[in-house]
Amino acid sequence: MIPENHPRYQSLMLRNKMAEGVMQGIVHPTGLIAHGRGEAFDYLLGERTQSFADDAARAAAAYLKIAKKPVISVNGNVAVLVADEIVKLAEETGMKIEVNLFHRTEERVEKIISILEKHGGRDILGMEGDAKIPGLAHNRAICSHEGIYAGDVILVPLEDGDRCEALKRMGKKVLTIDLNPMSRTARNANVTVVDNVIRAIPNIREHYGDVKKPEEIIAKWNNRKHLQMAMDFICERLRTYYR
Ligand code: PTJ
Repeated sequence: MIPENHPRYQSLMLRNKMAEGVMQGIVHPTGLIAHGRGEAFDYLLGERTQSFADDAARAAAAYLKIAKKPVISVNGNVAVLVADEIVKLAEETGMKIEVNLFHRTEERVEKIISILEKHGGRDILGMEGDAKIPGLAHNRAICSHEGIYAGDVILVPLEDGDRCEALKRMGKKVLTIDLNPMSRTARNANVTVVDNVIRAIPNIREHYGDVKKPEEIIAKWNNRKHLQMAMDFICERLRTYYR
């Protein structure tokens, strides 16, 4: 039991959720390592949505507004952390939800689909695995023809760099949420929200509700500049932390 007044309460609760997710076979064991890396970056970012992340969430919402076939790719970590918010975002944007795993097993796909369904998700893709992302070896290339394969704008939170690049080569617009502004995914995506997925998904949803003139937001968007802003923020925070 973690006392609610513990200064690291939320962070410890998330760790517990992740550990339970591993025990239930939802999160891959290496998902804990990915979570730990995310935690470290979140600490450096002050564990809140900074202005560059808020701008990126607006740009992501703008891409979702103009999308004809938007899809969100859900893995084990994301399902455990924000299944409810994903379902709400999908409902409001008309986005399809696809369970798409780096360490794919049918058993994990099924379990993640059922979590999303418990939160009200409908017609979740992933089991069919009837298409392949070209240029990727092994099971992580497997995707749904109706979902990621046919989609035009793909939101891939906590993605691996390889797949992000392969999706770009297919001509898709890739939106990602990654606390590490230096990751290959962060560098390759069209929009990178450098924020924790637990804050970023509801924030994208909020922006989706009030985005006006999405084409203008997209035309002005410079992802590299925003990644540098995240790096500058971390550097400045470290430089002045004990002053
Ligand atoms: O469930 P599976 O089989 O699809 O596997 C999922 C993981 C996450 C294990 C897999 O995709 C993986 O190994 O990912 P990486 O390459 O470690 O990348 C994860 C990235 O997400 C890292 O850059 C982390 O900093 C970042 N990250 C971790 N937790 C969060 C996060 N970003 C946003 N919010 C988080 N909560």
